Amino acid sequence: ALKVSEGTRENLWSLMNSYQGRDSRSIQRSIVNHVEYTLGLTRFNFKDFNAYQATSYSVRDRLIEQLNDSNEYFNSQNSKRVYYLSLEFLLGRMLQNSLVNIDMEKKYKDALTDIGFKLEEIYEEEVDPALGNGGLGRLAACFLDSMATLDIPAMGYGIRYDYGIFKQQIQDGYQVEQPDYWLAKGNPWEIERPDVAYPVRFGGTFTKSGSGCGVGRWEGGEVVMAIAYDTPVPGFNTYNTNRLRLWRSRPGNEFDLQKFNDGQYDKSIMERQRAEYITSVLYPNDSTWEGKQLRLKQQYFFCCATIQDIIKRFKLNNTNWNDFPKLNQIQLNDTHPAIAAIELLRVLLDVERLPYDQAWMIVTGTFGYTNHTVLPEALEKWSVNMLQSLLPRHMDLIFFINQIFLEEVKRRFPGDGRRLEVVSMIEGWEDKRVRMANVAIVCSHHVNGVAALHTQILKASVFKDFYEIFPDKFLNMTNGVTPRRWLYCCNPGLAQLISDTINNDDDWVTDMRMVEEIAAYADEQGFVDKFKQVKVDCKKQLQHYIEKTQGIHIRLDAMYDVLVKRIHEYKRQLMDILYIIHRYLQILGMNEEQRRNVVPRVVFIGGKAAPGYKDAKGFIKLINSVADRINNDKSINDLIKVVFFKNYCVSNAQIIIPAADLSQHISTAGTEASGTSNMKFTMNGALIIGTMDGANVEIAQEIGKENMFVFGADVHEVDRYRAQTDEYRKGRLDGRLRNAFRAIYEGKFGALNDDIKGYLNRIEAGSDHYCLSLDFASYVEAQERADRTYRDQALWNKMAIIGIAKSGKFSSDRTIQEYCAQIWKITPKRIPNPADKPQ
Ligand code: GPV
Repeated sequence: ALKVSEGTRENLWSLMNSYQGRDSRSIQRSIVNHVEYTLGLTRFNFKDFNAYQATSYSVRDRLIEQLNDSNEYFNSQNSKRVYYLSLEFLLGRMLQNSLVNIDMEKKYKDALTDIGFKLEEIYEEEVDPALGNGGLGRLAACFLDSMATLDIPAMGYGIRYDYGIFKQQIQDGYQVEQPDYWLAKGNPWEIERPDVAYPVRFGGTFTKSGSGCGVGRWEGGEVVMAIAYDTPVPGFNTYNTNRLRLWRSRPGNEFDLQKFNDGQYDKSIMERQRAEYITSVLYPNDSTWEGKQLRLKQQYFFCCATIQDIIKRFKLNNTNWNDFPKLNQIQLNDTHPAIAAIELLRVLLDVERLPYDQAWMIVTGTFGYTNHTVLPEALEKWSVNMLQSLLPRHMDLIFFINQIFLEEVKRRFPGDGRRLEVVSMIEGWEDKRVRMANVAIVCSHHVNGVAALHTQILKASVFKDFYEIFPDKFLNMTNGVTPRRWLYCCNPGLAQLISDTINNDDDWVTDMRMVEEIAAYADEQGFVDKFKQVKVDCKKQLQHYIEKTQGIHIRLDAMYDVLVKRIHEYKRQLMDILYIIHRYLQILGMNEEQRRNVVPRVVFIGGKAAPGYKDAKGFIKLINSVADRINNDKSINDLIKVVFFKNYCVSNAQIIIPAADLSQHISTAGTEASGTSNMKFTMNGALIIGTMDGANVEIAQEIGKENMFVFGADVHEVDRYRAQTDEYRKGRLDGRLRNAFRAIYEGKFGALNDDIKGYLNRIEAGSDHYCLSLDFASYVEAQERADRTYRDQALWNKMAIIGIAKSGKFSSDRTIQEYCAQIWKITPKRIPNPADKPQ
């Protein structure tokens, strides 16, 4: 690294003309400069989109100052760092969040108004960067925000996909996927770093010398380059700014000279270009594993570059490898990046030439693994053949560490062959596979679940045999969400009300437990009226959005009933739509008098289905068919309106969540690891109708079961029901459910989709893995409770206010503090703000 002398430093400093000014004139000058010099447009004529670009570049300038200062400071202190490795970062739009975090939203708003632009309209110009599927990717984004806010020297590492999660369109009621080429109009938030590039090898051969794991030489194959793209992550109310580093693949520098000499110039160029495909597309599966080779390449590609980058940073200040785990903590967001642990081991052995015992100690002192599901279809099991051909040394090392591990298990549990079978990293005899969860558990010092119930299930069943081997490894880290995006930004009216009510300050934004104070106002008319007004304003915004994007008019004076999340059997969107059918049939049978008592509802169901998930796509079609019929039935006079909420994503989540009255979290008990939107809805004053699953359990503990509509079988009842025969279940099919099926079969909701018909037939025949029939009666009963409560608006609002007040636990700040204290053993490092010093 180039070290400049003090004198040169002074000179360089004066050249940079100080930091960006915070006054209106400086803001305007910087925006207009970017219009002219960065965009190449004239400052006398530019559109809203250009204003968005220039404003973002102007904000980015400030973030870069903070990022560089933070990084310099941490380097100068040889600070311990946390690295969050994830194949997904579902960031959502950046402009508002960045302005809010650096406390300049008002200043930019005024500065822009002055030159003829509305900040709110400029926000709408930004694409929604969607490099994630659902909860797992969004959690990573919330964690970045909290780590920056809490002054933790941390970095996120992932992949810069050219195509994010597909855009969902609906044609004839069916989901149609559109490619999300989010970079089409450029991305002002990223900083391309061609100077930060690492080679990544695939395939080839390896030879080993020495005994034991030996020292490997890995040669040949294909080498591609990883190029860094950095996005600054500012904290709220702190100067600290962290880095999200995403890798893009580019052709390597090794040429196939033979081909060139053979005159196959164009062909060999095209072959080189193939390297770029590695980071082309995000796989659109949520909680389901698909054994595609390209996906494995993505995983190794980003882990290999990341490990090189981390080691390079470590070597800036250190020579003693035993300090590595003390200074570097790497968290694995599920097993998707688990190959990073084997890669670190390989580098320590084959490149750094450390003895095996020392290398292994370093690996297990460095990694932590977070599990996000108990669903067997999500567990990654890469075929040994594929691993062997793509990453021969890694496969060899996995066999080696597995053998050592199994020998130890044999010693500690003599004669327990079953256990060996289960905890082995390798599954099967002919078609051998690597169980990545087992690799991750053995390579990590801690393994955590994401909600209390989920961690319980890990210990008691999914990873029981590991838990008995390593009881101290397992712990719980209940998820959280960032109150910056999910309250302060998306619901400014509610944020203002909270600030006005507690102490005229917004320090609750970094200390969510403070919000508890508003519980004292839940009965105070003045406060309740203001809360009602906030909710109505949010509902108006949603009404406007639905009118604009879907051309549907919805009434304001209805209960807004919302179920938005990825479409999955276990999340039971099917049970919701069957309930809607039941409700519709009920209304059809009512007289005028009875109908006057019905609470009008607008039902929103939204979410994407994985393109290859037939049943989930069938559910979407069914929802749209039911919507079609009900919305066009004049006889029920808008008592129910069904809206399929199209293309559910982070930016429209920020509109629908604040507007919800009732929110549904109705997974079969024991299937949803945590859920995180349940936390967002609660913070925004929606009441939950939900099962005792995932984090719902802890939400109930915090806000009180009486402030939710809890229903359904618990984990044990689910187990018992599943252990029964199909005959048993068939004999107990819920009558109302049967009627709903009949209505569908009779064609009340249009022509029958064969897939759906088969699905419903199987439930009728007693094959009901997700327990729709078991839970239907209590679901209906909970819905009725919700109606009754809604008729008593005073009670409803009181419950909603208590929910907000007691949602403090679910700030991701609390979650990150727990990771810091219990897994990473790291403390905050507050960097000095240069603005605090006289220049
Ligand atoms: I594994 N999750 C996800 O979004 N995608 C995945 O591939 C896997 C898990 C989710 C869980 O389903 C949620 O219950 C959980 O709240 C979320 O991860 C964050 O932990």
